Amino acid sequence: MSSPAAFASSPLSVTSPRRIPKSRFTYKQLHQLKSYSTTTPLRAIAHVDLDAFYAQCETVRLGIDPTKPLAVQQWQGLIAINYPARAFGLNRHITSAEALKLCPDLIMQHVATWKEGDEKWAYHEDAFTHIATHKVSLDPYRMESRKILKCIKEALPEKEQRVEKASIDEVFMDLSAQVHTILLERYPELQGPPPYDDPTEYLPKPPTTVLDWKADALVGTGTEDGEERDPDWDDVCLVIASEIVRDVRAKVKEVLGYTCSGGVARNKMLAKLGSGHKKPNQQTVIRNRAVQHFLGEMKFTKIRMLGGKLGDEAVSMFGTDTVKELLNQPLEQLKRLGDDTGSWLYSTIRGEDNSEVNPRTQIKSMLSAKSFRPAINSFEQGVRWLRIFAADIFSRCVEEGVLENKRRPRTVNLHHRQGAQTRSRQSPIPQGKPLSEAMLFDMAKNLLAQVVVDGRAWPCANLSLSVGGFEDGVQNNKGIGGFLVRGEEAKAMNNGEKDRMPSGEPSTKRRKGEKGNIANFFGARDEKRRDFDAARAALKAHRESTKDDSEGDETGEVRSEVDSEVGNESPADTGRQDYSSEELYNDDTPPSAQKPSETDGFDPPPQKPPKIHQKPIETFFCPRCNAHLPSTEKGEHDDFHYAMDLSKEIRQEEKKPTPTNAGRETPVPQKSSRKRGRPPGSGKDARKGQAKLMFGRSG
Ligand code: TTP
Ligand code: CA
Ligand code: CA
Repeated sequence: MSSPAAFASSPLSVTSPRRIPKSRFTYKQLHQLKSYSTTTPLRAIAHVDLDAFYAQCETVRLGIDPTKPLAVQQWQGLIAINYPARAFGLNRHITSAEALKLCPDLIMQHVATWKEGDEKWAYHEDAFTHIATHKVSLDPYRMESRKILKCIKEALPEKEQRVEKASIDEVFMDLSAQVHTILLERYPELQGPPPYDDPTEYLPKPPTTVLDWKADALVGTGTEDGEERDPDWDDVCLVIASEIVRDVRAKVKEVLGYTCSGGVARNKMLAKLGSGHKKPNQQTVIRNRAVQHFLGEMKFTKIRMLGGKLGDEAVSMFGTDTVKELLNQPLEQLKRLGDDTGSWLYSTIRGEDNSEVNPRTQIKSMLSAKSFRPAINSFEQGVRWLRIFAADIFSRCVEEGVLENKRRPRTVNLHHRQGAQTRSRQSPIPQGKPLSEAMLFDMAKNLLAQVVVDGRAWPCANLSLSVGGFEDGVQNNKGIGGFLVRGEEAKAMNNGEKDRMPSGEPSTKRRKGEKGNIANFFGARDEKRRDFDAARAALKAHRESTKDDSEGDETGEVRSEVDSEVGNESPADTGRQDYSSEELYNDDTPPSAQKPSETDGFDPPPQKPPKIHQKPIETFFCPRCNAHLPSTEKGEHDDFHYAMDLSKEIRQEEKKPTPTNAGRETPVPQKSSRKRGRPPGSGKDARKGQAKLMFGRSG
């Protein structure tokens, strides 16, 4: 048991003539349950995780017998495998063809996809052959996830529930308050005030000596007599919590047909380990007395947050991956990982975790993405995908209550990956009018056009659109605050997104308002420039449409988009904290490229940027940039200088105040003197690697 000393020396009441043995818990600790205190040792936390989630969604949707082996397919890989299929040795790392060899009767259901040009996702029979023209939709699973969350909440008393959605198929529940209520009902002796009204007095011992754990898997204590002896209130609390979890799981099964596994313990870390301990359709209780034994047997890399880099670092630093051996390291040694990290690790491997169950289950951002194999090569192709992304995101926004203005995103982001470089463009969403799919699409198109006019957009390997900064109940008000990005937000947009090249070095920072966009000045004379023309037209159309919106409104103009480039980061990375857990695995890459099962339910790590293999290229020397650039780009490059000069002239014209632009927010001025306004990638220090990247289009 965890603290034999505490049990052996159960406090005795000094005043009691009969020296009644007392609990080792106080009245104060008992009553702290009511307020969800994170420090009371009587805390009761549960974690529930759906078994083979996507696979169950498909069996339920299709009415398939759940004892039949079934796997969910994504392109040629498997992303979820039900338990009957796992019995054949199937796992996430094998292909659909290999799976069929192992289990010829396997039912394989491909995930739903959006077909290029379609208005809505659907289940397409031949989807797996269309990786180039379809995009995965996780909507069906999100919808089920939402139903499950609702069902769980309905199974708990309205006034005593605290539920946190931890990922698409997991929730944490803080059952402390409900357990407190049940405890006082069942054991009226706890209702009275503490002796002498002193909350630090110890409680009487529980009258029960045998607790009924039903069919729950009880984690052993590792000692022969520790199992049943001397139950105290912490055990009673977990028995009650376990009853609640059993009821919740039964309700989910009854109402929706899904089985799930549960973990019950005194904190989130332990509860999560508990739900994964015995699967499927079981629940595991980790009593306080069993914590040390349970953790000691475990690899610490299985613990929440230690599944990735940090865990690896600890393994190599201390030469072990077991909790037992790490327990021998004194705090000072663990602090070699950093003071805070060391302290956190020190308590974590001792079973301590005071993090609270956070009922904020609302989404902060939404992402729709597609990896292209083969890569795409034109603005037009990109736009076709943006149409799908916009439809995808908009339909999810509708479900978030955006139409009723319950919630609303404030920014739209486009991430574009070409070679090793990811470029991001962000734009505020005008707040003064209802959000529409067309508006999202138009903004997305405009952001892509901005990337394209830089002349180094293709081939593109990955494109994604996200909306973020969701806020509650924004009024449909046309005031200035609605239209402009708030100070803080603008600051974040400027600071957060630095121009960076794959080397991690800052590139020449360039920021421009639309008016300064160079492609506005290209002529339509060259066939090679059709792409630019399309992008330019999009920019122009967007400019005109936003002009219409703000004109006639005295207060303002939509602030110009902030232009930024982020190297070496994936979309999931650039917005890391902001992505809700729903965005997990939604990057539409083949499952084999995704992170294998993680214990912490965090975002998959950014995919390593592919290495650039570049043939030697013929170059020319540009004296204005003092750089060698690919010969094939010479015409375009000369145009660039021409456009830059022209735009500078025009801007100088515009700076003179006129009755129409005086007093308005003006686009962020472009730095474009000859010295500073160099073409992309032609800066002196950047030229080696960048020229290749920027002008990577072959011929
Ligand atoms: P998990 O909860 O990790 O796994 P699971 O529910 O399939 O199986 P288990 O019974 O062991 O809990 O993931 C939930 C869903 O997330 C899973 O059904 C499919 C999806 N997913 C992926 O698409 N890719 C992945 O790499 C992982 C780990 C999950
Ligand atoms: Ca699961
Ligand atoms: Ca899970």
